[in-house]
Amino acid sequence: KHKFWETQPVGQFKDLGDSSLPEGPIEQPTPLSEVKQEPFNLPTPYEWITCNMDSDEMCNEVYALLTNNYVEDDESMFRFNYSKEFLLWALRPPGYYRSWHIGVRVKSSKKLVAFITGVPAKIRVRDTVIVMAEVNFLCVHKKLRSKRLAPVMIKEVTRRVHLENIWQAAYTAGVVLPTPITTCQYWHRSLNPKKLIDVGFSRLGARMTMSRTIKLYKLPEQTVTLGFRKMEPHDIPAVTRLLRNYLKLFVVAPDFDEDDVEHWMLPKENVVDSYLVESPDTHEITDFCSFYTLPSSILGNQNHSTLKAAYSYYNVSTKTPWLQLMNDALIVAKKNGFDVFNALDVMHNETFLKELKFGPGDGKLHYYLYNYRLKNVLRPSELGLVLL
Ligand code: MYA
Ligand code: JJ1
Repeated sequence: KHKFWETQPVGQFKDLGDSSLPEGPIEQPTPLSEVKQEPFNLPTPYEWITCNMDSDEMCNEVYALLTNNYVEDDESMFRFNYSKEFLLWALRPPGYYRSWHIGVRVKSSKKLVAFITGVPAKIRVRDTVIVMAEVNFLCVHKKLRSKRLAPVMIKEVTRRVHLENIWQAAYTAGVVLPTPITTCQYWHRSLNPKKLIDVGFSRLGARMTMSRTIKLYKLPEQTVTLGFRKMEPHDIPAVTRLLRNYLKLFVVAPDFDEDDVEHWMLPKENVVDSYLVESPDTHEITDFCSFYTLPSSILGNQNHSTLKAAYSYYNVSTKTPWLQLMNDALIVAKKNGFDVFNALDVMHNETFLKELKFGPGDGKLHYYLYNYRLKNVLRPSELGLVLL
């Protein structure tokens, strides 16, 4: 069934529930001199390129490929539309390798037709912190699908990751592959219900009118938590401590240092936003919430071309109740013009999703590790990792 994935060091379906298999790496690292030194062969019309994302031209080509060919929902009504600024942020974290930004061009025309990326990340699995590659933005042009290009691209990114002496990876996909460490549900909180219904993102509920629906999702104009404010650069040490302490609760989670928090959490306009609660009396940082901006193109609607979506990222509550904290996140997202606030059922998100009027979507997200076996599938609430 999975001619490619059956050959890879990943958990296999036949091994699910085999408690004799140990937890940990599936294969051992080899000496770097034994890692293949030349790129894998592509079909003759194509050639590899390393994408220089610092170049505006390169960035534009990647943006165009993804805008027209990246992930869609099951009915092809929406397609992820990562912005250029977002791609630059996602692809250049601390310690990134340019060699992990891989493109495929048509030799004759130089057209970019496929892409895959990795970025380095320290990820803790139970008690062990492992440097991994987070693999994302795998994309093959619509006209070149089902030609087995994806396996070659995955093998090539694996080779380039190995050349940096890194032997594990984490990735997510909307499709089921061998084998998920957990499967998460997408939840959606309408902020602009009229537009969501107009574009087919959601429907009027039974016995609901448009005006009742608008009233149902109405939010206050202002946040309610005293000391709730945008994160600033001087907050990096306190936010790092808060996040590190919180992420200990999960079986799989990133191991963020201050440089990571600066990169991943510091607000960046139209890319990522972070808010925190500073206690008015002690000036302690007690709570934190963040979300990233990922619009979707609306395919074939007369009146609207983009859906502005916020995606819940990392949130920590130690003092402000979860419902109040995340309701304030919804309020600022609404104020900033988002149409919908999306979240997965990871970490403690289940404690607020239903009560804050999120509804389950029709999409699931499967999480995977490469070359690392877990003895059991995790519950989404045991996962402390959000990939972009
Ligand atoms: S997930 C987002 C993926 N992108 C999209 O969904 C965008 C729209 N779709 C496309 O561009 C294409 O359909 C893609 C497949 C490129 C997805 N992850 O070339 P093919 C397997 C992994 O004929 P195409 C993200 O970015 C499939 O099961 N494998 O197919 C994370 C089959 O193998 P097998 C996938 O449709 C990516 C084979 O590919 C995926 O033309 C993580 C068919 O190849 C998928 N999303 O192209 C990548 N979809 O026969 C893994 C299909 O065995 C990283 N396939 O079933 C692993 C870690 C690597 C680093 C390791 C370091 C140590
Ligand atoms: O956004 C998604 N679904 C939406 C739109 C569905 C349109 C028809 N297929 C959805 N809307 C319902 C919202 C409603 C609001 C009021 C309360 C009740 C709910 O369900 C889905 C997620 O649910 N998104 C996708 O399908 C996109 C792909 C998801 C897989 C992602 C792969 C990630 C790549 C890895 O990097």
